[in-house]
Amino acid sequence: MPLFYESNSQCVWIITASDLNKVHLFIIELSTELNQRHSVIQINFEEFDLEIGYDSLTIGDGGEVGDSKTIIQVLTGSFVPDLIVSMSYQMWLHLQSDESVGSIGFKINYKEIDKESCGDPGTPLYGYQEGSGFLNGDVLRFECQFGFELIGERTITCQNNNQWSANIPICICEYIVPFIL
Ligand SMILES: [Ca+2]
Repeated sequence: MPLFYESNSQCVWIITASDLNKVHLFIIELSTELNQRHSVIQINFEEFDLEIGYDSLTIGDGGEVGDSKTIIQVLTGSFVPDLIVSMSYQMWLHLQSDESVGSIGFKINYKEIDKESCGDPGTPLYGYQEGSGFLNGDVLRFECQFGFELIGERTITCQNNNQWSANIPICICEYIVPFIL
């Protein structure tokens, strides 16, 4: 994935899961081709910075690059989700930049996770994650260590589109009122 992208770029990537449910595939392949794959694609951003409003990264489900019905997110600027998960075994990414002003670009890592899952969104620094799992309908709850205040959503839900309902919160040091004896 590019760091320091060029102006007027049009770049496309398609990530495909390799993990097959071989037993089910053998039984069902006559009718449903490759839809029985076990895995979906989870991507995490290590770096992300695009010229806000002019350059964008569009992320979609499946392999039909640019198909508006499959778009999961359109990202620009420097704010990104904690992670993005496909619903099928493929995910497409399309970087578009205009004629001027490049930026750092983005760097992702990706992995295959079980289908009908949102993936592990991680734990806030100075905080805890509580919950039973990362499957559709599962709820995670976050707490901060003593002396830290939670900013953001205390609970998030894994939605049926494999996306968490919000980013994980952050924990910031509270302003400690000095004791006056
Ligand atoms: Ca630009």
